[in-house]
Amino acid sequence: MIEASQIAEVLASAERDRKELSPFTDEHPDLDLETAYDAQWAGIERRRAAGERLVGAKLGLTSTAKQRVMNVDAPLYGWVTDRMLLPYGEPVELSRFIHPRVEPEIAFLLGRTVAAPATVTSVLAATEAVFAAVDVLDSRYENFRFQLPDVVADNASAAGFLLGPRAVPPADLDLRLLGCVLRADGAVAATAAGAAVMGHPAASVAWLVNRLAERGQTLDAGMLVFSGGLTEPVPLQVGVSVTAEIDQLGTIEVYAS
Ligand code: OOG
Ligand code: MG
Repeated sequence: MIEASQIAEVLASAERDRKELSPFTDEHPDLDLETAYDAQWAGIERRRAAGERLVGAKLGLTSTAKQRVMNVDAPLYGWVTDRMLLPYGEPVELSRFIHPRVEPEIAFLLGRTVAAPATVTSVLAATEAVFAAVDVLDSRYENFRFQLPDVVADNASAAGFLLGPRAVPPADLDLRLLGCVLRADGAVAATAAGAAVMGHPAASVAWLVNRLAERGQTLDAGMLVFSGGLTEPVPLQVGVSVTAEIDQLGTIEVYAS
């Protein structure tokens, strides 16, 4: 059985050298989720030792659209650091990534700690504002081919995040009904509504709080949580402008340089 710290080290160098890996489960089909989350956390500790600050968390594979294209049938989570937050309105530097993809999400800014067991209601009560968001994801595995433990160890393919222009208190919205249009070079690539994420985007945050409680971890005031993609992703390439438009939360344009 491969050790969590060893997995974290291999993934960190793949990210640094922008070199794709074969999934660990090819060689180690017995890699379990517990070890994978240990490897993920070891990766976060490496980042913190290098000066990165934890600013939140991301969910992945929370919509059937995403589960279908990635061929994995369960959600997962990862952590977000300050280095991953990309400035709104500026081009995304492709040289930082291996093969980035872009997908629309909803981000929650927590005003206070959410206690477990969490529900949609308790998450909404603890949320200060929601934002349109874009996940610029970048698997460290070739062709985004992985099994659940691989992608867990790889911090849910976390790489970059963009937040939209409007912060809206959740009480002013029905998050299930927010329409979302993803365009690549003007052409509609995918559409969805908020309910694509677990029936209600806040259900993803509740799921995360409850999973974290099993590992003795919490989501604290001031943290951002990304819901997971509402639609399948599109590749980010130089010369192609991708826009993610979410009803009432605004539009995020992503272009690469
Ligand atoms: C895994 C990460 C999934 C999402 O929103 O579903 C994710 C991947 O697709 O590489 O970020
Ligand atoms: Mg995502």
